[in-house]
Amino acid sequence: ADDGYKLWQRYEQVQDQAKLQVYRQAINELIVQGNSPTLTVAHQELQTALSGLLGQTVPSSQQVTKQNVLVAGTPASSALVKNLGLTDRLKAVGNEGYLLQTSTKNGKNYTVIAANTDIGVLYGSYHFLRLLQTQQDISNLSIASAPKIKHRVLNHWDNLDRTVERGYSGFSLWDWHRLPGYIDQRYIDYARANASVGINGTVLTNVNANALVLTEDYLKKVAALADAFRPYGIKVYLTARFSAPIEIGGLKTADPLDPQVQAWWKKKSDEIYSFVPDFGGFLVKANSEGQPGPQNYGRNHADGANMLADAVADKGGIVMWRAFVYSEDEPDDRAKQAYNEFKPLDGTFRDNVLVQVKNGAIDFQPREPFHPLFGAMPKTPLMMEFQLTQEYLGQGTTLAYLSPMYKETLEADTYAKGKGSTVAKVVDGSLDNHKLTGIAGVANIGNDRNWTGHQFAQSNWYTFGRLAWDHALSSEQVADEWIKMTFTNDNKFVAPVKDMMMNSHEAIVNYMTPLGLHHIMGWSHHYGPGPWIKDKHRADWTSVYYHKADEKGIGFDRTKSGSNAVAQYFPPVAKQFGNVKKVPEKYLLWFHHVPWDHKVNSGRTLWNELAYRYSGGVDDVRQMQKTWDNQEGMIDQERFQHVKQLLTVQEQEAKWWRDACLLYFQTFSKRPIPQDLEKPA
Ligand code: GCW
Repeated sequence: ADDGYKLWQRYEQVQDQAKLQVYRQAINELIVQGNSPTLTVAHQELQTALSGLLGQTVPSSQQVTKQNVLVAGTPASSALVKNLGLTDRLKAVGNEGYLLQTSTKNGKNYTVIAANTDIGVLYGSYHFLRLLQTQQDISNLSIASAPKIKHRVLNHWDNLDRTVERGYSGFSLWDWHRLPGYIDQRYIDYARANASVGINGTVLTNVNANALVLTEDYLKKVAALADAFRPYGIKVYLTARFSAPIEIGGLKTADPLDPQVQAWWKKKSDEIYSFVPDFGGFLVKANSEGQPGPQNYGRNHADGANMLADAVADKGGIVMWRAFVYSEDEPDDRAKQAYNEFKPLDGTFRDNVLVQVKNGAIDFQPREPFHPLFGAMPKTPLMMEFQLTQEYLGQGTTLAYLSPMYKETLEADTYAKGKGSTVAKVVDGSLDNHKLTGIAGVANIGNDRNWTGHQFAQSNWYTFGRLAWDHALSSEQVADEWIKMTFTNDNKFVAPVKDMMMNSHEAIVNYMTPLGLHHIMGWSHHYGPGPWIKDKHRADWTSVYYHKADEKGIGFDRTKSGSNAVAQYFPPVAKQFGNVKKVPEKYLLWFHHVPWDHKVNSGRTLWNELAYRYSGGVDDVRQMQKTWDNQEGMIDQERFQHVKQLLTVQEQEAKWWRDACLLYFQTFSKRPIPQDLEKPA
């Protein structure tokens, strides 16, 4: 069955006959010297992939016996690599980087995958395979690549009972019941997929944490997963429930300044390292949405983070402390809370702490302006947290290619150190000279046969890894690669499907939350429209709090006349966002309460523009359906039908959003829906 299990690693025979011949000629023999676990998997991957892609076995050898040789290795493991004169260039690619180089020596032609470390060789092997999978020219290679960000980590919101918080692709991959004795092939394939895009860490458990995972029985299971992932360069991390010393340690308190509590965490950490010698460290959600934390004891986030950081420091562990907090008391503007709590703590965190910040200040909305903390804590490494799982983006039925959304945040300019201080430079450490850097993606992976539920959701897993490695890649390029590897290189398919993907996020924004609207989804589950939601026990869990529609207009005033959240941005940004004439229109209602008759860029009134956006979003989904229908026969029926059916569902959902929102907002605007638009049902 062609159910998408193989992701972008299908390794089918190269379709273009001319290219196939060239590749066959260029690779007569494969030489991988060295047999560490990582080199062994690199070797296996190259063998399997090459025989698939070339449609013939490429013999492996330890010495050069053929004319055109593919060599993979490090100077330490391979005399061949050592003698190819790459030493200087290798210096520049560091611990995880690699070179892909063609060269000629003693009359033989070499294609070389060279790195300083075994994991670099594996990453380079995947890059080389990607060149073949996407039918690139390999005759004259001189590629050097190294990751821009050090920790590239998936966050699984997986519970120990295998439910997944905000998961839309089945249950958790981690089969705790059968671990540690049984290693499911899926763990290996998961690791292969991650390594192929450079993901080097995984947090196994939900940030709404269960302390049980820190007990011995579970640690044995964690160790088995870590062992399975290790050859692929993937470190395992766990979420630390702050109250664990009480719940599983029998202590009376979890106060981070209590010496007994500190000693408990140190001992616990040492125990974890006895099972997992290269354990990565902890991810913590504290004093947020009911989770316990240092504030329960009158301490602050730094006190909590530093205690855990001290417990893992001697083993090289890190702590990723989340900034997704909002106060227990009803805030005047939830968007301001994280900044208010964290900015004053800049400079007080240990060296091995990263503060993990969501891309925007509310919560993974279809579109958010960048989080004002980026740039505001120069002494603290800030880790980006993106969400791959589509909690607020239509969940399991919606085709959403999220690279444009991620890039929008990464490329946003914070002006922290003048023009050009992009969020990407904060995150990759170049703005403030941080060596410790990280990026996290809340995983969209479960035990569905195709891993992510929606076939196209695979592209977000792929994209996350690619951008974590190199955030300068364009969304078009990443989509192009993914489509070619996942479906076909035929441009009759690639070009229209790429367009469809590139427009998909904007379409969703338009039919859900155009012009800066946000958090108007269904109560609690966040699926479908719910702009009418009010009277919940917290105002900031209702929709009316966010859109503030009334007779006069709509939108959240975050300027001086309102919550003044704009003041959290650096002055050039604050000025722009705070000015109703200058704010990018996509953020208009995020920052301003705007009269219904206000003229927007198109020359329409705000009300009419809203109507056009909502309708345009629906039209875009219909266009996606047409594009997809035209592809019938270009790929296998199974995946074709899967996507087709889901697009039918998405079209209904888009209409549902349009109609619900327009009819609801119309009760305030009291204006007609423009004549030329389809009537709400
Ligand atoms: O996005 C929201 C979700 C919660 C989640 C929380 C968080 C894990 O609705 O389900 O909890 O954010 O990021 O901590």
